[in-house]
Amino acid sequence: MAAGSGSSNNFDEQLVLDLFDVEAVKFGTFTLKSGLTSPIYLDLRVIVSYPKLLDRVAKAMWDASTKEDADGTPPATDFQHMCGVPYTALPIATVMSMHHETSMVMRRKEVKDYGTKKAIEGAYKPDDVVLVVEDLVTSGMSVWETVEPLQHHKLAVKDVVVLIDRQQGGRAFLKSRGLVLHAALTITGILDVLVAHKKVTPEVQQSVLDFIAANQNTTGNKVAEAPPKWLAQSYGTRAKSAKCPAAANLLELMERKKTNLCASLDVTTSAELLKLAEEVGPQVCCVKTHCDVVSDWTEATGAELQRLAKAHDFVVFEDRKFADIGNTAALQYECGLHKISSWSDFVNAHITPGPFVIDALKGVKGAGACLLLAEMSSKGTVATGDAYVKSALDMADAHPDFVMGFIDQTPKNWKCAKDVDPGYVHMTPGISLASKGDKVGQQYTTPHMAIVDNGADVVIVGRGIYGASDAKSASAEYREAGWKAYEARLQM
Ligand code: 5BU
Repeated sequence: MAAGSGSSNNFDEQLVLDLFDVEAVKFGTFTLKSGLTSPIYLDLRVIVSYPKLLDRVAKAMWDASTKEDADGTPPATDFQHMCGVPYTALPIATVMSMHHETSMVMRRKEVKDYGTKKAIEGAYKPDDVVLVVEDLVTSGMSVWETVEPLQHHKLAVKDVVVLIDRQQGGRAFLKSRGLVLHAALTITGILDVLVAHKKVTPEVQQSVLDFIAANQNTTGNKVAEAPPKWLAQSYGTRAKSAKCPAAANLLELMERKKTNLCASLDVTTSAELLKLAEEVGPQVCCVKTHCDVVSDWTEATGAELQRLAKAHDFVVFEDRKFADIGNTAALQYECGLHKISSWSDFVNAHITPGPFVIDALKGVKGAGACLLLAEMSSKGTVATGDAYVKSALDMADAHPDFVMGFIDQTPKNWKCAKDVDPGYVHMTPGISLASKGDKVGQQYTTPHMAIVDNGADVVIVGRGIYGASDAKSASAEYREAGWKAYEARLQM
């Protein structure tokens, strides 16, 4: 019997037939969560009702992770613990643990803030190696959601074992993150067995193969193909090529202080703002303000913020998002109650008014520099698409001495990413280790996702820091997560 590519040496024909009999593998027309119509459906949750089958599954997965695969994948690195991805793989990992007297750790799915200890249960110590156990892998994203918190708790993850590899790009995606995938079964191998036993027709087999070929997660491959220039360069190197002095200054600061964290201190009194700036100052490269939400703002607030910036070595970014005609934007920058240009190191602007807003801001006395909004984090934003991003880039390239970079979300995936000057800084808001979003459209991603997967340089964190019970330690935690992600990016 021909085992499919990537299957283990011990491709288990009877196991495939048993999975088919209990309808863990089904053929027909199924609408997936993504909305796609699939000719195959895998529901491995049913295995818990068949103890003998559960036992065989656990054995097949243990073999897959501890023996060399048919395709030459070596056995998993020695591990001290296993961690089943909730929920389907938890009983499988438990049976593997019982058979081989190997410890488990558990990731709590409901604890979103994996900054707290309770997110990972079990007895473990830093640098212990964990084998991640999952029922199946499609794109690799769900496995990654378990790997990230384990790594955050200083556990090492090198290998992942699954019962079924759907062969839709998960292997390459995990490889691009330094993980080796071991699979007991593959879809092609399963189809071979079922066709040989006349359980499915060759036509059904072909429709599944076509579906798989047409639905690949190519993220892992893309990373290998053509990474944009700025991803492989250190902040220090990029500082040297930056055309805007404020960009050079920030990149140098990040390299020197070893932090890529910007704290967004969106509080409503000067006292709170300054207290927080003092607390988080040692951890950040930048403090971001919304001066118009501070009810008692005075010139002294701005001056004190600048004093703290000098004392703790950070820069001050007023997130004013200018969006008017040039003349008005310039007045808003220089005048009024806030006199933003007198105390901020840089500001930002929407590109909707067109390029003259940049000329106007640049002409203001004491003007620092400006970021352009290329993408927003809010759900339903209409500032989207390649053409929008391209307009932001063109406007920046026309003012390279004053535009220091972009507020963006996924610069690594921009069509034009390869051509973006590495001297620009990419600052990304919508960052949280604890939450996926709020009730009014904010969408969050993690520091690792933002920096490694999406190409951000600076992660902007608001409520994750000023909303925490201890802003000081929250800022230290975000700083560590951001810097680790940057170091991981340089290694890729
Ligand atoms: P949060 O508490 O981490 O959600 O705060 C994010 C901050 O970043 C907040 O000050 C926003 O105004 C700001 N922000 C954002 O969240 N998303 C965007 O696209 C832009 C700014 Br532009």
